[in-house]
Amino acid sequence: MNQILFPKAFLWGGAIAANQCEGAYLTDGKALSTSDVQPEGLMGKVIEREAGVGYLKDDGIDFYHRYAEDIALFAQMGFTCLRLSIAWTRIFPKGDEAEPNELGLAFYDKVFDELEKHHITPLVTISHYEMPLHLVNEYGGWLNRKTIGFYEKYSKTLFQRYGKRVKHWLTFNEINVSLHIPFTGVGIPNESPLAEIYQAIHHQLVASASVVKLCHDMIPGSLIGNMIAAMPTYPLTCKPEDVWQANLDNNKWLFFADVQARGYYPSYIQRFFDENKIIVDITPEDTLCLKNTIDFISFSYYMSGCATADKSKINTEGNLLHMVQNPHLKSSEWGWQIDPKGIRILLNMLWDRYQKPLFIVENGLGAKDVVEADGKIQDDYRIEYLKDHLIEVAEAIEDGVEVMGYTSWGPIDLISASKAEMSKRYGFIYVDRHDDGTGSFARSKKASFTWYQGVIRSQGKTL
Ligand code: BGP
Repeated sequence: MNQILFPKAFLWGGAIAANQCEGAYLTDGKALSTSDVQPEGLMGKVIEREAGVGYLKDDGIDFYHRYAEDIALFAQMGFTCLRLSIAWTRIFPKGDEAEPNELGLAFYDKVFDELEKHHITPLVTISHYEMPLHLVNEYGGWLNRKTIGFYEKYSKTLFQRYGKRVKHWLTFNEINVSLHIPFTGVGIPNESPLAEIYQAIHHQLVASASVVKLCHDMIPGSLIGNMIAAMPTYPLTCKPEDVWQANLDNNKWLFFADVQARGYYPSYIQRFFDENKIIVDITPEDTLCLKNTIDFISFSYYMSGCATADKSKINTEGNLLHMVQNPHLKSSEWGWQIDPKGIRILLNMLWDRYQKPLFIVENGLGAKDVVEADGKIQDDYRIEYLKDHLIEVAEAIEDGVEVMGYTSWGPIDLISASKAEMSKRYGFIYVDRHDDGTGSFARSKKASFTWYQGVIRSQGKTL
């Protein structure tokens, strides 16, 4: 590639999620969400909250009160897009009320005002790893078909209120993660049988498709996408058995995009269901509804995976899923294997498979930053990670892949999803808050702030 070229309309920015940054977890009518009862992180256990016992996420990074300051900093970096989520429990605190909570709706009005002021396009995730806890306790979460209706009503309320100025939407964050952490995804116990997990996932896929239609009907010029945690998986060796295992592992996450982008269940999943004695209740109306396909595919990309057919080699260390270490890659402090080339492979893979525009809505490096005596934070490792990935994105664009934009994860430090800690930081903006709950919440710029500003200003020419 001679010169790095990103399209003119390419959207540049960052991505945040309500439950990891807003705090104010019971303010202005908000009730408990599933994320509020997982203070130890996604993999952690669900807890009964005790009166007077607080958790890091309860205050987050206080975005609820500091959004204007934070958005001004994003604008200073030159963001043209901010991916954010709406907390379902601010709009319908219990999930099944007849009327929405006006105070919750008004909060996001103010956030969108601020974005508008700075000419930043919002990309809104309707549900990012949370749902009203009441829907779980009363109805059994997504295992219950009724939840589809509650989600439709919630989405309709958002489209009515914000449709004039929010044109870009995502239905569910990392919808495929429900397979691995069901409570976070579909609000059912993590130990649930596979048949129940797939039934709950089916309801969520139907809800997603139904809301795609709703969005198109209600908001002229809208674009609505899915969101998957993408993990291109390579075979550990060229042994055909390993190659096939990698194919099977890829199908685990591609299944979701297959349904959402093509509008029907792929044939390979039926064999998987048969072999695992899984019967999913799919009505003729569901089949019809699924035909409402998304406009674009969005995904998070942090690492690639590596698969082997040799079960004795599999360990869970170093990867989120049951795969093996790739001997050619280094890992982050949290064992996430760093693979810039993987994003080019992934972009080409998704483009070939779906021929739909792609949006990179999460990518980044979680690291422990050090504040030096003079207050500086020299996060060169983060710059290197992002730069290496963006070079490969540019290569993919040169390969002919249509990429709509790039929103790096956590442009401002926020609470980690998997660990519920503060010390795993992703930001260009440092937040003075620590794992033990101390800190002033003050914001300061890291070295990567100026670097990213330069990237956006030059439209990716200066990396
Ligand atoms: C994705 C989630 C985000 C985010 C990110 C980083 O899976 O969509 O919510 O947190 O991962 O993960 P972590 O915070 O665990 O480092």
